[in-house]
Amino acid sequence: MSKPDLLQMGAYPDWDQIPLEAAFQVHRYFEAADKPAFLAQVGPRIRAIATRGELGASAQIIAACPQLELISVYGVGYDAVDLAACRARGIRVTNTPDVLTNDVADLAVAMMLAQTRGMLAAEVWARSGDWVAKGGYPLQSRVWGRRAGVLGLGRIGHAVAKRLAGFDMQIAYSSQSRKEVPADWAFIQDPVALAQEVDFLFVTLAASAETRHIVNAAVIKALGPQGMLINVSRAANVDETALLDALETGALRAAALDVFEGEPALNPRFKALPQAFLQPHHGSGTYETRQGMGALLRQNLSAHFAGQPLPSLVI
Ligand code: 8YV
Repeated sequence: MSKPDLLQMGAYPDWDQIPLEAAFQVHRYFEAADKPAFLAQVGPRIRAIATRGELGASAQIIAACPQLELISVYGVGYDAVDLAACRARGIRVTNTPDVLTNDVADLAVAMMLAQTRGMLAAEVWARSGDWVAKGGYPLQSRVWGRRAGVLGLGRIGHAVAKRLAGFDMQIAYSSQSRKEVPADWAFIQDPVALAQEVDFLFVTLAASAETRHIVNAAVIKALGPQGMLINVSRAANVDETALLDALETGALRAAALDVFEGEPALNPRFKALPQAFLQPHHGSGTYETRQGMGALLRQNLSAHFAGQPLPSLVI
């Protein structure tokens, strides 16, 4: 039997690439020099798209694949997939939830600690000889006991809050509705009200058109000159210009970001801001999690073509 044709939007590690190519006729969109010509040539045969969270699949790509049945996303976020175009044609979409939750939460908490305790500059201090020449490292602020807000108490938000509780922090959260959580986690639905009540605001909510710039100038102002924003979700959830303005003027103390508008290129304004702790979108970037994500991506593809229920169906 011939293998189904699959359009691949971005690179995967070999441990995924090899089994993917064993099961599918893989067409590597991301390697094509002339993408429109490539799409015009292979599009009519494509039955599945394998993509990554941040790459998704646009309406234009979907339209170029009239036989498309399934889009399998390597990532929990599917905001870059045009869901309306998929719904209109009955195309199924899958993602990779759960397997990455704890690693993303770990990175979020690690960024809070690293930035607040000045660990990057402290490492340089120890290594460079400044410790000998200048003495002890300047004092930093504490984390434990302070107030943390979690904007979006889904899987990742919950895992972040659980970790913060382990640091004896006071937890407040915003969500579409009240969740079954420990009695001392405060529910503050309005993002501005939440930001007003906390020292650290974690952005962990799934991005959509409705959540675009949910962290706007008003939320950042409410977080204030002692506040810190941590974003491990999608850049679009934060008004990046408002964030940069606030960091530059001291209206916000600090930020830690794993996601950026236009990534992997960064707004050059970030370069002059040591109070912004920057990470290259690698919340899910451990061997263990990426292997779990790849396995789930492939399980969704193979279940679809075997006519079996899909392990993690979005629509
Ligand atoms: C990326 C992510 O998919 O899960 C998501 O939504 O953004 C990430 O896990 C990952 O960087 C692989 O491209």
